[in-house]
Amino acid sequence: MFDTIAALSTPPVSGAIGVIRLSGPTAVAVAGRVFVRRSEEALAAAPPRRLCMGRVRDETGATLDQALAVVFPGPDSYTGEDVVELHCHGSLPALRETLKALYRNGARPAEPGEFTKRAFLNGRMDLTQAEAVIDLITAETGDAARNAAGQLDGTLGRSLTRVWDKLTFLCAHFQAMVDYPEEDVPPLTNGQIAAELTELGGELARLGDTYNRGRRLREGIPCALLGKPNVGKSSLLNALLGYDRAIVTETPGATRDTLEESVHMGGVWLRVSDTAGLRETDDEAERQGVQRARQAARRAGLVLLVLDGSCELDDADRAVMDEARGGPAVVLVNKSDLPCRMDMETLESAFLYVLPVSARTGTGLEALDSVLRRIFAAGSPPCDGGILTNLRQAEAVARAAAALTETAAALTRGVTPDAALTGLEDALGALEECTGRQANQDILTQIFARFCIGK
Ligand SMILES: Nc1nc2c(ncn2[C@@H]2O[C@H](COP(=O)(O)OP(=O)(O)OP(=O)(O)O)[C@@H](O)[C@H]2O)c(=O)[nH]1
Ligand SMILES: [Mg+2]
Repeated sequence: MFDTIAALSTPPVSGAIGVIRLSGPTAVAVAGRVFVRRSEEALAAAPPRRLCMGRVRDETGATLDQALAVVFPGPDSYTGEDVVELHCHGSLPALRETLKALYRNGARPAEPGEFTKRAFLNGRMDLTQAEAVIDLITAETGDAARNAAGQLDGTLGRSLTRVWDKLTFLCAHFQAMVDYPEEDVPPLTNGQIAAELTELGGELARLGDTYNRGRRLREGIPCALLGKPNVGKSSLLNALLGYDRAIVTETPGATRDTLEESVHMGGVWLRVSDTAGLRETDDEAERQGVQRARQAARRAGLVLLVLDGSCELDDADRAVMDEARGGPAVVLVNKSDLPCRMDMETLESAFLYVLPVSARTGTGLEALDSVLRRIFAAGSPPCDGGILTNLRQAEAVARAAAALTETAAALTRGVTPDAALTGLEDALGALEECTGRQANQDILTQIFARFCIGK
């Protein structure tokens, strides 16, 4: 049995409304001491899930706010407990006073994520759904939000549970063979089981592989604009953003510190760093800038290698090209509004994607959009909740996949039923960790600590 918690569920800023949420066995009683219905009937007698009008008052009877209250009786509520929401005006001082009155009347302040944690502990959602709540709230792009909403709907949990059901059935089969070796156990051959395990393992491995994309959805793609000085890196950042963010000058060496901004294009979220032009220099600040540029390039999931198309390729460009090799890179041959003196063929033989662009006119940026689509999004499944965005989930799914593949191989070699059982139990354990059917306290604490208060 839990106590009753209360918190502000909307952001702590002034706005049109501020919603205070209470959950717990005495939620209705506590709220009823602070909120008085206009009809003067008890809050407990209010029709469930219907807003009722009233006022919030303190112990002296002084009115703190006019508000609406709604009661969601458990177990059909977000947390599975009795929940009350007070829809107040979004006045921070009034909300603070209202919360204090609730705390004096028997509620205690909720911890971060405690409402959702209770929802999980009361079986209202599995752990993948609880994690989807925070992913939805913190999503930075439409795709990330859609994927989180799908997971909240239970897409991921359902597909893991389907595998879990099949494995439990097979476990029962091996358990019977271990417990009653002399009896005739249903006619499943090791070959059939191995084939099924291979298929399920493959399914989980494919799911695990979606994590690369999921991570990009969640964290964005670190992307470095790299080039020698004065080729137009800062101008390109400004063109991508659509406003003058970075300093642009005719003098080489304008940018020193790296500067990161979010750019949404090609269906992906790029965290683009403008960097200092790469060159040898005696200037200390610029030298450090060049170091940071190299670091940004090493960390980048995509390098935008910038060249000045109005000049011929020189040794400084070639040095930058060497830095960019290895990871995914797009060569942007900038200043296409000027006559081209760049040997495009040489570039095209060294890099897969070479695009003439102009930061000045914006020409070529659409082509960059479709190249990004080709590099990052092509052939991917839709973001409907089937993409793993969470390292914890991805690791558990990968562990389950590996256990199944190993068990399938062991069965083909002809292992004993109890060895096969151990392998299956490992896979089941990993799946249960993922959905939270089995989750230890430390993991739960870690997960819910990422939440905001009031969620
Ligand atoms: N004609 C033309 N000029 C450009 C274009 N892009 C940038 N420039 C000019 O090139 C010069 C250098 O631009 P920046 O954006 O500062 O170049 P950068 O690569 O950031 O330079 P550093 O920070 O010094 O490394 C400026 O005079 C810009 O106006 C372009 O597309 N066309
Ligand atoms: Mg610059």
